[in-house]
Amino acid sequence: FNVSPVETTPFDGQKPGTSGLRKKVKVFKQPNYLENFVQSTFTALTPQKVRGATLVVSGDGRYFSKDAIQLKFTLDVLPFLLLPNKSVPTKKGGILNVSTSDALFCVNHENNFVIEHGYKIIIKMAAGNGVRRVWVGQNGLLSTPTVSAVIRERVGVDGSRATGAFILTASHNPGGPNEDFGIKYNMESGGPAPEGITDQIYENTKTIKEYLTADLPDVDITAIGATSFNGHDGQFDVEVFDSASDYVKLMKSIFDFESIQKLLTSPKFTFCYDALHGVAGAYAKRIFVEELGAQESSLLNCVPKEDFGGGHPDPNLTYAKELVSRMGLGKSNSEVEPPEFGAAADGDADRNMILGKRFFVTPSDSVSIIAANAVEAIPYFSAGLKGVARSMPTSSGLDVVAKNLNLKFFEVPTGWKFFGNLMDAGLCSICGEESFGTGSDHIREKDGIWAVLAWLSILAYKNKENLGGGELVTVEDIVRNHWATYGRHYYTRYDYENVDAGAAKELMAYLVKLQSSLSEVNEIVSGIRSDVSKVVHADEFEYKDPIDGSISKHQGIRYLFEDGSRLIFRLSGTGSEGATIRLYIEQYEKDPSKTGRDSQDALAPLVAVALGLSKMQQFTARSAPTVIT
Ligand code: VG1
Ligand code: CO
Repeated sequence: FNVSPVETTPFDGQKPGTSGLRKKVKVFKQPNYLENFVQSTFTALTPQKVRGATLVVSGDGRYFSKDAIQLKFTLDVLPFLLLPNKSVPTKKGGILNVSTSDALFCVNHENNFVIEHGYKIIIKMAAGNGVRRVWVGQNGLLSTPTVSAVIRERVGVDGSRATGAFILTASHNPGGPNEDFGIKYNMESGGPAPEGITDQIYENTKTIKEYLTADLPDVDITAIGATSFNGHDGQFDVEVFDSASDYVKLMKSIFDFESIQKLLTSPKFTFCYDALHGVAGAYAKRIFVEELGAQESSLLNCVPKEDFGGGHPDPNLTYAKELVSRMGLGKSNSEVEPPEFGAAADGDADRNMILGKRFFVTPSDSVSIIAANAVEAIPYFSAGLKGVARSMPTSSGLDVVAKNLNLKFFEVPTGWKFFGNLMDAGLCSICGEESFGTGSDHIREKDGIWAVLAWLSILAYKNKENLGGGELVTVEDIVRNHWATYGRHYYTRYDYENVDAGAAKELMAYLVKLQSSLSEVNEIVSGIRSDVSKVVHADEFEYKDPIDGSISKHQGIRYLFEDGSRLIFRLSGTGSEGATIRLYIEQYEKDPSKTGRDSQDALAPLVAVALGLSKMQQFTARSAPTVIT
């Protein structure tokens, strides 16, 4: 193949956010938009590191990963195209709307279609930049945790190991022609690129003049196998591999599958998993059904779709509607007894929501409970935990566990990339975020299915003696016992999505200004609610990485109260339009007789203070948040 430079001009706004670059598909579809970002990444990594590299390229399968909805016909006449279970009338040069699985079927059976794929652009540019080989999950599908696992664990057919990855995902953001696409780069450790690299990528996008690409033929990524090409500077290989087997193997090395299987196949225990049509579906069947014996009917929305079935693939009480009602939460008046355990994942399968029968486990509680039980219940941790960590807005529940168990503890800014150095240095085994992210040092991303297996392990452990006879220890029992031991951190997050960006900035600036006078703050607070304690400290969170000394500023506005309550305000870094304000509200209750209250009731005074103090309604013209978790 030949490599040639292609002229290009910079695009504005290619700054990676909390987790990569996320924009509307329309934006990504502009000629050279994706190419500019990819070349800027290669340049940031430096040619020395890119030459000879082995890169993983895959994603959650969302629209534009393979521009598969728009099949451009190359046949002159094609009156009917046969799709599985249906035939669709087509016309010359037309555009046909089909799902990914249908499209892949077409690719398999009709080689006459030209499909433009995000990953194909990257494969050609990788060859153009001297990369030695690219690994692609079959059909371009790999969950984000799997990409991390593949970088760390997989050995290629020729004995090679991966040095990094492009992950094509916008995670929990909706997908489809009018929704979001995203891309991020992960490093040799398996974790997201640190700020030093993402800042450099952004600088490069502002000055880019050309990118390098190779005139490779398209590679069929639907079939497992390796293809080699010869360039002027040597060979380039594309290896397509099974999307699930490396990940399944890793999970089996961490958990006691036998004991989880006993639980899942016990008539006493019922289970439900909702992949929200994200890539987790591809793993759920393999792990929960084939390996662990769950019934196929316990899987909801487990067929990956490139538009996530039109839904919002974010596992929370608002967006995981079907699961929430199946679990007997919300407005369900079904006669059917809900399952004992339910869980959901986001688009790229790194998030998780854990539910018990008619019971919601907050993500902050979830990481605390996993940390408190890991050593007994999960073989991987049997030698003890190296330490635990949480992101700043996550509740302080984990702090209490760390203190009681005498574990090292760290508080980092929002975003999984900040946990990586701690894990690499052997300082942290388990970490979590309030945003439905939980994980461990088995990889360098949060891991949705891992979290579910961790919970199933805890349930299996607590019910070892009970599956034959005796009463089942439920999810709710485990959480209530945890509160009784450690106290409860009442917690809620209010999201104001897609508000005017200017207004959001003004609100934040106002809150920072207010911090200069605590007496004024306390006057406002007591004017709103006299039953709320005093603000004793207010600042913007700043983090100095204990390993590399790098400093991250402006990581969220904090108001800390005398009784341990906290109010935190942040702007989201993962949205693609407008601004999203996140308000995090937390209150600690140590008294075991008071840990059973309804969370929104318990937090009502603090919520009133937060909304009043920030003048939320004045600034945003919103009387209520879009999502409450
Ligand atoms: C959000 C969450 C953050 C998480 C990030 C990526 O970021 O708050 O905790 O790490 O999403 O998750 P932000 O900047 O919008 O608050 V995912 O599953 O979208 O990669
Ligand atoms: Co995600």
